[in-house]
Amino acid sequence: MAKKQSKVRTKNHARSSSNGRRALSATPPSQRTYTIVDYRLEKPNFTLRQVRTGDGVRYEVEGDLSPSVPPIRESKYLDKKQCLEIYRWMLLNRKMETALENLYKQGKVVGGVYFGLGQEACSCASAYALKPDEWLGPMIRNQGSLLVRGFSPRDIMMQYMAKAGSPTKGRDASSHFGDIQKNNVVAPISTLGDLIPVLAGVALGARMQGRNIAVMTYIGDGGQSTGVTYEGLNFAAVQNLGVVLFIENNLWGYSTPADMQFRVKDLAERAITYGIPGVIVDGTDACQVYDAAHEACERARRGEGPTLIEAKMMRMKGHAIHDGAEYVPKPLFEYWKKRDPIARLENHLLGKKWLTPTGNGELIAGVDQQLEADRELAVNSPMPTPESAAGGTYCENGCHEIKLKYGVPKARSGKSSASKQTEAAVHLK
Ligand SMILES: Cc1ncc(C[n+]2csc(CCOP(=O)(O)OP(=O)(O)O)c2C)c(N)n1
Ligand SMILES: [Mg+2]
Repeated sequence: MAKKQSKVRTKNHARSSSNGRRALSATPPSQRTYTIVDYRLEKPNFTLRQVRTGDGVRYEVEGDLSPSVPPIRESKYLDKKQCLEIYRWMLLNRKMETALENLYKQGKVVGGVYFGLGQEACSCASAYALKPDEWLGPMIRNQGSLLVRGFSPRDIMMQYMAKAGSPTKGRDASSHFGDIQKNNVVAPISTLGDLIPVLAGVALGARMQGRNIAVMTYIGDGGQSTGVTYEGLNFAAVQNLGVVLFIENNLWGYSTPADMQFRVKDLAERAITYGIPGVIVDGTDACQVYDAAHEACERARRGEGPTLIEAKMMRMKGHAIHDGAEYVPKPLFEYWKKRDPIARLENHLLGKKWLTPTGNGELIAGVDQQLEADRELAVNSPMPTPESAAGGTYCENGCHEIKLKYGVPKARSGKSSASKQTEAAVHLK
């Protein structure tokens, strides 16, 4: 029997050629390997299991929730001043959301409120990597990104209270606002994933004006399953458009755990199928988030195309203010509470002596003061008048004139590499 097997092997893999040498006729199948850069200093090792109980379901955590919290990874790029700025943005982000929660409970907020609790590092440190003349497309939890891009807490609080002075002048009481004049923020709509092709379009528009820019947007672990996510990112990939896509894997999409949303181990693996770089970061570590975002933005500015960054973290509240998140196993909250992004960065800065306890106290007091002043102003500002409802709906004098951001379209000059790529884009049917 053994003899027979060895004979078969010889026949399959080697045969005498006419010149007497033994040549391989059937090589074993080759394997391709791909690289996903993983910045994390710890890799959480647990999953969520659905347990059926009568008509209902509940979730249980399986795995190890005991590891101690790792340090923050030293940034390759951030200096002391920049780290402190990001820390301040994160504090402002958190405290503004707390103020919004209170305003909601006082009946002053007209719509719902969505929180980015636990995700402040991802929002603030990512947007911090963009240059002022680049573009951002925020999702509902990215209030921190909006602050970094130039919206004030007052703007955001007025928006949720539907005040006349809010970015949408009281026409919307949620996250559907942006600013294409100054802050370069594309207003999101609720349909998940739709920002991705829109931001790709912004990058294409800039290229048609001779510039390769970075454009950043976000999608959740749930939203990334949509078809438009694939379409948008694939278009950006084939056109080398500088989309920096953060997949905010916060473990939940409404009440569906990420483990029931996709089969891949890490969502960054999706990058392989687009032919673009995929990166994993700990979304509660501001330095990791910034470094990955910075490298992706630099790549975008060189005209090398999109990057997909998966930020792993946890949605520390329910989907929105009405959702008490009873379906989330308590030990999961405890695990991630120990990894609070603000506390982690604070400890890091104190440990490095980039922040003294006194300096920290002053910084926190400054944030409180700014917020209180903005809250006061927002609460006391007027609601829109009924007559104003029709304004801004139809074209008024000159309102339809959209000025070019970067210059005259260079699609046909054929001089720069950016414009050559534009021609390819323009001729796409
Ligand atoms: C295309 C589409 N499908 C469904 C919804 C309804 N919806 C709004 S938020 C949400 C959950 C999103 O979860 P995830 O993408 O993980 O983001 P997270 O809320 O966790 O930040 C769903 C299903 C939607 N807005 N758009
Ligand atoms: Mg989610």
